[in-house]
Amino acid sequence: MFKKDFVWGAATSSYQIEGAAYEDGKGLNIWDMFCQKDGAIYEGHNGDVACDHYRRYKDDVALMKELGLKAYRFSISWARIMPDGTGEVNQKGLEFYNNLINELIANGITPFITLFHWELPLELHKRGGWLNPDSPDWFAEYAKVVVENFSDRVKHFITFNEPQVFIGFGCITGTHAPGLKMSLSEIIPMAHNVLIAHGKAVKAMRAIAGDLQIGFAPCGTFPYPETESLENIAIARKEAFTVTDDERWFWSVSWWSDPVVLGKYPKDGLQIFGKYLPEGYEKDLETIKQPIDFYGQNIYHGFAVKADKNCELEVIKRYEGYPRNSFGWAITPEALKWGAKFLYERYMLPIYITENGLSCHDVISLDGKVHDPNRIDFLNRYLLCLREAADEGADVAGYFQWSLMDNFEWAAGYSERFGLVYVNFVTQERIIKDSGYWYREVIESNGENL
Ligand code: IFM
Repeated sequence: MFKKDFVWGAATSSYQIEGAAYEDGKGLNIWDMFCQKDGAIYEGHNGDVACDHYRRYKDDVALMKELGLKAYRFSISWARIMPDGTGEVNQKGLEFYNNLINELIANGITPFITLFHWELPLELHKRGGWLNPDSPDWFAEYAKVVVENFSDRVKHFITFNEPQVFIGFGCITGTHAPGLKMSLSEIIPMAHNVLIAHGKAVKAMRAIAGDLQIGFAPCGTFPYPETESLENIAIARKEAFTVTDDERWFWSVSWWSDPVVLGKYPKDGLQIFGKYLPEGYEKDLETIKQPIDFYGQNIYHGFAVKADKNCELEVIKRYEGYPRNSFGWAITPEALKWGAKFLYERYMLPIYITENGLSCHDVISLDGKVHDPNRIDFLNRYLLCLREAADEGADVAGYFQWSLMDNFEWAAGYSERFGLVYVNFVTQERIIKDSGYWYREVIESNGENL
């Protein structure tokens, strides 16, 4: 069973929904620029207008209310409230978020704020971005402004969303902003700065408000046991926290989360990447390991493993025609169960699934509705698995479906739809999909109807 006070929510991020990219004093960020690069984004799409949420936030909160959401996770556009990333604060930017927060609270919806969902202010990028040793202080300054302005009403904060992705895709493969391909000798110190930034921000936030609930939201692809034998479970657990010596390393959970929660880098990771860490990195671990109140994890998929006859890892090959979302990601509900269990065992913090959902190529049917049985089936299967994790002792505190509404899916532009609410990007009309109505019933019954 889910706990009585289980947090049922949905999530979005600023660049993906707000639009108003050049308005009311907002500064530019790396995504504003990256989208202008030829061939970077599917059919040249960009987030200039996106879901026009900046203007339509009241209607969107009304939709959240109709969906029965208990909580809404959104991110702040750093450059909207601090156009240069540091220094001057843009009052119009603060006003937008103040209005949004007030509207949420007036409708009984708890706000969860993510500080950084990939939109580094362009001015900070010009100063070297996360490679600059001052970047943790920039981030702490920004966190301070956010908490000074909103913590009278908002108590839940998440520092970073998916550092794996904004470093991995942004600076290793170059498929996301800022579109760089850097070497490990730059990437590892950069990732280290992001972790210090997390720690410094948590400290700065706590110095202002003593009653905050602060977390971290990395992502992970979770191995799960093919069958639940003790050997298979042990192999899956080990693999979940192994740092690999290949291009998959940046998806690692432990490289990013062990320093934050346990105050150390994982041993296997250190053997491979330790030589790239800055000299004296050990002393930063004290800053990085700030007490946090919950552990957020974005989980979309995983892979089945088993122990072979020597008790070594065997990854089960996917069968032909296995279920996939429209992106091609495998549909593997067990990843949610075992992800939540393994994370709780290792980090001993309440677990929030901070993102999970299905992209489909949804259409409006002749009856004017959006029928998305695949998404309902996906969510049903994943939530059943999450409930099993809770039944088996993991402290599962909440679940945020990705995403409240269809939005700008980064390099895939508007071609992938994850929403509970369909958005017509030409007219900005919104239609609650069948899955949205279904999710409302899940929330109403606290997951008993699954
Ligand atoms: O849309 C993204 C989100 O911004 C970060 N996590 C994964 C989602 C789906 O790709």
